[in-house]
Amino acid sequence: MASPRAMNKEEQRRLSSLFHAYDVDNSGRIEKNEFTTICQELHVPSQEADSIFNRLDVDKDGTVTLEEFISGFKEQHQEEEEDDTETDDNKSPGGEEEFSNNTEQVISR
Ligand SMILES: [Ca+2]
Repeated sequence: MASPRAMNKEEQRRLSSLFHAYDVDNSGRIEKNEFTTICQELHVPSQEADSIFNRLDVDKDGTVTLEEFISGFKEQHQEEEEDDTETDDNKSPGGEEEFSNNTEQVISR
């Protein structure tokens, strides 16, 4: 299991509150239907929502725990940093960064 490496406390707090916003029933896990519902509110295509959820749900039990959520976003950030040093050719259009920005906007309303 990937143990969380040194991570900005601020960042961790932000992801944690994001997680709890997803976790509507406070079960400590994000169920697939909770995730899908929020993605619909954010106008994220269900296909994209599916792929994001599957990526976060590392052990494929159909729910995303806080640990999975945080490590998922951490990996995403690392990939982005690596991408910056490469050509722009293999950049995926829009997608997850925009998605998480949207999510925060909705939540902070
Ligand atoms: Ca899981």
